[in-house]
Amino acid sequence: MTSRPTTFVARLCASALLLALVAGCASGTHAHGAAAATAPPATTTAAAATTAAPASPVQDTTERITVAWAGGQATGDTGKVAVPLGATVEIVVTSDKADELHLHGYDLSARVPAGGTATLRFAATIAGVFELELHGADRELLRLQVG
Ligand SMILES: [Cu+2]
Repeated sequence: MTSRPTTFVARLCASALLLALVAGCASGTHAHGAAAATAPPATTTAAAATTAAPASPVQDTTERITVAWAGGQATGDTGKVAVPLGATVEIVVTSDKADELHLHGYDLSARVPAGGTATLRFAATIAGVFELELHGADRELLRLQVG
């Protein structure tokens, strides 16, 4: 009888640590948007200051999300807005005050001028739920659900 030594091949499986660090903003209090009342379609004819980030479209579907911020209230596509994974998303925000948009997770931001419009255009390649905020007003406009 020969005792055969067993060799352990220690395999270092790099555990896929998904860095889903949806880091919150500096502000700890994220006030939720006003009661999501079905708002009338915002007719905005502001000069479009488009700050679109060029994103490679994965599909040719474009999900257009429109939010208007006026008088401290968000109207339009507020609350939780679902888009399919891989879609091209275009978030158009108008505001009566100059502010800064921030989409968490994707970490996209854009300045919206007073009485103007900002557009975030990107490929929704990260699944999850992400807050879109107005940093100046410290308000959540919507939560984007991808996938
Ligand atoms: Cu933010």
